[in-house]
Amino acid sequence: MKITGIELRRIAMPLRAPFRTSFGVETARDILLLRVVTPEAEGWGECVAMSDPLYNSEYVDGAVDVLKRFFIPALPERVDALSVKRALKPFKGHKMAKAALETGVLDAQLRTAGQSFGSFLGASRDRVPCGVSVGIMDSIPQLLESVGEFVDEGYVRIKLKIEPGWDLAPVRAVRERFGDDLLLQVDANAAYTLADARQLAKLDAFDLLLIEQPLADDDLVQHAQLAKQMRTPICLDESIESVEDAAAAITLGSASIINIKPGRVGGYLEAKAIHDLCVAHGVPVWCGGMLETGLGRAANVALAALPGFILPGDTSASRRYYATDITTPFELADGHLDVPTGPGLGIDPIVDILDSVTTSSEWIKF
Ligand code: OSB
Ligand code: MG
Repeated sequence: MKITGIELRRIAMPLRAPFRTSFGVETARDILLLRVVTPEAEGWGECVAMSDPLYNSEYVDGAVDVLKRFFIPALPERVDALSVKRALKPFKGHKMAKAALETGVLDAQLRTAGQSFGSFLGASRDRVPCGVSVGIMDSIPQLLESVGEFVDEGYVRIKLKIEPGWDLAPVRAVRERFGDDLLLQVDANAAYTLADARQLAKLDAFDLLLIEQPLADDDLVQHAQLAKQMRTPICLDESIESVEDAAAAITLGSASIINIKPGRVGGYLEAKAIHDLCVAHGVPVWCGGMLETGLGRAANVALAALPGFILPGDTSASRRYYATDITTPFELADGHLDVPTGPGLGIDPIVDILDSVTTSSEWIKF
């Protein structure tokens, strides 16, 4: 495949409600989209880096810079997703920028071949069960109201964001209100240290599916120690940036479940490799999210349909995030989202909406 040019488009997407985590509050997403143009097709890659380097070291302006300065110039004359992955391998880090470029190329490649993301990745289902990630709130009543709305909408699993000072009380309140049958898990986004092990072990009383990333992203050894001090399964998010990280975490006993976010690990090919490794080791995985638009969501839903994704993902409906998505909105039906079946992502941006949220655009001619 020969690339004619790549458009770098920045869009501003206001969130319907502020999303608060242990690392900050998000009120709008500043998103970089890549449109990879070939004579046969156009492919879209959504970069999931956030505005500030608080979730991980990446940030949108940094992604734009590394793409323009290093990644796009390094592409071979003829490309496919695998050759993009190989060409970018010598560059350290910047997995979210790499993922956006690889995904844009993969989308163009699959649209040309008439194959869907799901079929290419090895999806075994045509719809996926969905969970929802609920931010830190100002009060317990406010949290219970929010969780109640999501339960009423049909979400099959609730994830509560936690931090020191907002952990036991919200979990207890949600368990008491919604009962023992509710699938419930928590995500600390690295807000604790091993010194908090006794406090974290108190969560064992609430039968959580898992606790996600309690300790720092580079604390694989401490996570393994924490795993011995609590019964709740430990799931890693930020710590896992590659199949090698996943292998280390499994070997060390740092995680018994892994959250796979394609952006964080450098793309869908690496995400699939982590899935395959986890299946081989009997480690359950689920698909995380980064508040994506319909474009990023389409690919995530396809990935979440692979057989090893045995836990519901953070693949929520469009309306959980945005009043107006840039694609036909993903809508929850019976707690599930349908896996798109059309070529590539199987979904396109709606031009007028996309234009109305665009803040800048740059065309890189090949
Ligand atoms: O840690 O999973 C996370 C959102 C932004 C950054 C990090 C995380 C999240 C979420 C929301 O939890 C997932 C989603 O609904 O897209
Ligand atoms: Mg997380």
